[in-house]
Amino acid sequence: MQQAKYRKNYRTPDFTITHLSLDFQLDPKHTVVKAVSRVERLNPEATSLRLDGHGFQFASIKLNGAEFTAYQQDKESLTLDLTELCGESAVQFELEIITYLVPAENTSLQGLYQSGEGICTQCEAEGFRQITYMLDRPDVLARYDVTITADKSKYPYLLSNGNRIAQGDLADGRHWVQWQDPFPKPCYLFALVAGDFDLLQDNFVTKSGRNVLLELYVDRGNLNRADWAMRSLKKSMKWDEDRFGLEYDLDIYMIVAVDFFNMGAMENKGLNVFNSKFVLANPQTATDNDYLDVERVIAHEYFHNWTGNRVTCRDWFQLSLKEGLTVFRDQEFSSDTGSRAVNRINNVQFLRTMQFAEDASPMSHPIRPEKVLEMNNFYTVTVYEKGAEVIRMMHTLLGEKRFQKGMQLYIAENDGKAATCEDFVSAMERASGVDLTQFRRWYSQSGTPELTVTDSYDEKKHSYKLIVSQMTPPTADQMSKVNLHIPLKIALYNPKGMPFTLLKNGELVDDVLNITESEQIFEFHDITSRPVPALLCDFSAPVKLDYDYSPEQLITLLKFAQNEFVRWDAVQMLFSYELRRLLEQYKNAQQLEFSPQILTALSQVLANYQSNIELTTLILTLPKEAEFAEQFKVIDPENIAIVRDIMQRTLAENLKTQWLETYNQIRLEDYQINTQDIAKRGLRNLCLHYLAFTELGNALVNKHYLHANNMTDSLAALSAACKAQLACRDNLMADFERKWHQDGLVMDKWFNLQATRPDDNVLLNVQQLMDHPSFNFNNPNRLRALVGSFINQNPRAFHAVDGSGYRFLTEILINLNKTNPQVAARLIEPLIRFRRYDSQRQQLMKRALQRLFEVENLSRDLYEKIEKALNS
Ligand code: B3K
Ligand code: ZN
Repeated sequence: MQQAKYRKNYRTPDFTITHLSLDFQLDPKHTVVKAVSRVERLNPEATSLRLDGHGFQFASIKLNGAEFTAYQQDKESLTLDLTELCGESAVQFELEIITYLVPAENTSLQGLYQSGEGICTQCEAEGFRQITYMLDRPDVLARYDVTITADKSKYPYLLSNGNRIAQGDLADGRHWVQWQDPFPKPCYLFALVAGDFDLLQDNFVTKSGRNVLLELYVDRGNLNRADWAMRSLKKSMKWDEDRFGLEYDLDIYMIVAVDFFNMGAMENKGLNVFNSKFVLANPQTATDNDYLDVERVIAHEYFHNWTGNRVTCRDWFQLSLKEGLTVFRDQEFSSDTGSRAVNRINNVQFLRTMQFAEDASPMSHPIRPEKVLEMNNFYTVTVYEKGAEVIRMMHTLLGEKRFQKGMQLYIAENDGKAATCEDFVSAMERASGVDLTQFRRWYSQSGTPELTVTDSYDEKKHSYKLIVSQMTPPTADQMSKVNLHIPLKIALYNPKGMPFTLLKNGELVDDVLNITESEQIFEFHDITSRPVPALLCDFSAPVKLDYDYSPEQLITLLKFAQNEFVRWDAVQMLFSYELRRLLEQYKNAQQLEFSPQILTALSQVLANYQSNIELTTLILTLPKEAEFAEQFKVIDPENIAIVRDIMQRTLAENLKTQWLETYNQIRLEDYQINTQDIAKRGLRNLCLHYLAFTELGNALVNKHYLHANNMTDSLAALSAACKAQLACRDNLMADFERKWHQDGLVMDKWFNLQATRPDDNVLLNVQQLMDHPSFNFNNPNRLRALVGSFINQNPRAFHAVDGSGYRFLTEILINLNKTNPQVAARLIEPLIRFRRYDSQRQQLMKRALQRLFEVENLSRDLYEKIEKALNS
């Protein structure tokens, strides 16, 4: 039914477009687009030109000013027969294409669409072809000249990429603005925004002394939520100059926040369009985490200006070239400007949960995919987060100095071009002299490698050996695997918690071991007692580690390791160990007993919280159900939830006095957003969370909510009330709803809590809330907050053995298939992973997928995933 594309079939384009002049007569019900392009033939043999396009009404085409009829049209393209014209050796011509669009009816939120009262675009990956016929591929770079005309009262702001070069009023109440972008770009970076906004202006002086105008456009009335985003932008611009030596290149940088958006944000040249969720923040409406997310996404899109825009991708298989690298850059930004350990822990936690699960799913793919049906399906944790890990490993192997040398070379060689992942690795290799031949396999091999480590200690010789073997299990897309080049960072601790110097024959040994073969032995000398190894420190590679730690060894690492990541990671292993043990006891109907040894260790961490508040919070937070689930071949969502709940209650009860003491000790005055206060609120609210499960809970949570002067605290109270099913819950939830029902973004937090309630009737509740006045099926944020939270964060309810969760999701997907296939394809993920469940659930999930597969006009987005799931 559908035609996939393969990486190996890449061909340079026969034609290119060097200049594109776009004229938009905007109207939500009837927009007219005139696109005039200068086309150049690159391949002297080519006689026909195929342009991509769909989702509009095609009105006319002219070639060099004359009516043109030698074309063939199908559902997805227009092919021009240029035999006559192509007699000449160098072929250049002008095409004028007119199309009609209805932005108000474009619920796919790709191409040109209406968001609230405004109109905007989203073109990556292949949305430009929903505006006009175009060579819609990233290796066609053109200069853009854009004129927008629209009603002035409804759309006082008309924005596009680059510089505003002219504007004027028309007699009929409309006005027009003309924009010119001096930098050639692929059409996926084109943007247009029209609407009425509040505008926050600022400026930034670059290191070479150029003044850049910064403009942030938000919905009217939201100016009091715009400051943080602006500050984040300036901070990002400065950081990129300091750490990467990269300076902004245009005279103006605009960001527009819109409410209807399929993803987080979009890095269009000079005109970023953002999901309002990642722009708007003030203490009343945003939590500490929201603040950090805004900063991170603003930074990410800004960093794309060099890694993505100035150097773009040759084809979409190379997506990780810009995304992996830009995620790496935003992670480094957050680590340099906040806590490195906390950032690393959060990123690793996310990767292990989400990316490892993707590797184990029917959608598994390498960071540079080989085969794609619908490109939007490949904006994945693998391409982004694992992609960033691959860049990070190169950084580990090269070191900062040589890595930056490689970056300089990469940019110098590829500026203004459409590059490949190979171009990047090759630049790194040539700039550093480090051989990356084997390392390159990370780009073509999918799956999560497993490192198995054993050790032996020779007491007489004081010699210690690590025996390391690697293996990557087959994945749905790739049966056989090869050995990778894996950097394994280690430390060896003596039982008192002091690290040994790593020596061999008296010489220093690097703490990063190069794992390149199936099995390797590493020997260390002058190790005076049997050490406890810290392995895969800082998660030096995106792999699973198997070393048979005893709880005692892990507690040693927790107590003494100098590396914060290692301490946290030791606790993660302790928690999994405990979960497995308790699950067994539970299945055998035994009395469940939490290990007193672990409880004592955790209690000591809490007692010492002042030495490191953030780390204490991370250590004492139980892994989520989905994180626990990842450790099992066959997932038992019901029992995982039950046992996790017992663990939670045990921790709450056993450490009760300490939770309360800590809760009372931590004092915060007025709300300030800085690392220290965020850390304090984090720990204090974790104490509250545990206390909610004790008899003190109801009174304390109620009071916490009433006294809260910021969203972080209000939401912590609300969440505690819901998770512990406190008596005050319904009152507090109703109060919150009264206060915020008109604010979609804030209500998303409320929808999330509703959807993740541990109550038996939660599905019914979710179904009813779909009629809530604040809910809107066509708004992806609302949908993710209610439906997304239910299916992803409430596994116990979603996977109910009566199949009700699956049926619920199926109905939603049938509707979304028509309105917004891209979001549908995101939400179907938990369903296609049926192989991870017992046969009864598998049957039910497969039935749901089969039903979807038969839906009329199934989108490519859903087709690709269902087909893979059913046939893998
Ligand atoms: N490049 C965009 C993502 C586009 C997704 C298209 N389905 C945002 C980002 O990664 O920065
Ligand atoms: Zn990105």
